[in-house]
Amino acid sequence: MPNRLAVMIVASLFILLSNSTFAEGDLESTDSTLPDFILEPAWDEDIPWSMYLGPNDGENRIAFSVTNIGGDLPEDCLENCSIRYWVDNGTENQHHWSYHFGSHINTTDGGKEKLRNLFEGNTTRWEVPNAWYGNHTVTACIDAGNDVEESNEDNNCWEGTFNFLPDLRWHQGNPEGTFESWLTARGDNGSLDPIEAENDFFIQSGKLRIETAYRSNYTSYGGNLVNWSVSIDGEEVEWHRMSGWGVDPWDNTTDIISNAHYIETSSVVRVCFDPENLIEETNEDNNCLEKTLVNETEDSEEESVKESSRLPAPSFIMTIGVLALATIASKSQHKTKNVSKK
Ligand SMILES: [Ca+2]
Ligand SMILES: [Ca+2]
Ligand SMILES: [Ca+2]
Repeated sequence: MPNRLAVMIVASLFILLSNSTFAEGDLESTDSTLPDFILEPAWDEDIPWSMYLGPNDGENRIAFSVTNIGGDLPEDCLENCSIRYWVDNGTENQHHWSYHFGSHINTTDGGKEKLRNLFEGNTTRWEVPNAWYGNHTVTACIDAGNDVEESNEDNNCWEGTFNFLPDLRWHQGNPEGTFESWLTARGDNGSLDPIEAENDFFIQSGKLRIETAYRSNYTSYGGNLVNWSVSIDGEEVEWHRMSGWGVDPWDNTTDIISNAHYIETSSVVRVCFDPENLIEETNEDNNCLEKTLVNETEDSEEESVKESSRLPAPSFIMTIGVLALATIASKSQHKTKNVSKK
């Protein structure tokens, strides 16, 4: 008996190592020709999570890795297989999604590439739709309709809970609060690196500007808008959250930049996210940042020159010019038409 066991172990190892098929009739080898989907969680709870900062397809989303570690998948799986997600099953807020390979995933270039990868035996990433906040239960299953006969049918699902909380925080990399530092943090292609650099405040042309990725009316967690408080030299100021300058951006009667808060010589500016603490976060102790912003007149002149060189002024003037020409042209054309009608 021990000899037979040893032979079986060696044979199994050989099958695993060579990934080749044995003669028919051998139970192990028959199984090894069958495909075997595996599904594993693919998020990292150590990465600060945000719905609004960083790339949407980053590591900080609820997603699963799906791989076929067995033999070739049958052709019809490309049409018939599916992946399913159940979130908060049995509760009022439950969600259930089913993605059919043929009718859902195979319809876009991205989906086709993903399926091609899966069929070639590569690990593929599958995201649960929606942006999540807080505690949820989730079940995810590959080949939920059991269209593929696999060597192991017990490793196709994942079931568990996750608790995704954001960490509202300000960029620490611009302690002087200069416009130039903010531009540097944006990088050459305008994408902010690190992602927190999207949340920064600084002095530009002698005025306080607050940039944050949380500025639209949809930026909320658990139904609570991401708010922030602003104080200048200890005095709380009103801040219109839709504008980087703190002034109503839809008010056409005023120039928002000329109405922005002017820093005369130097001021201590303190900005806090979620001042009423309505949003649960992984870290509640890093929501405020204080900087002494200095209005260096000479520098600010130089800065405004640099800034104006960055603004698309010439192209704007050109656009206006082109538009004006187009208007004149269309008017004269209109006239010509009218004339010809007569
Ligand atoms: Ca399986
Ligand atoms: Ca925080
Ligand atoms: Ca909070």
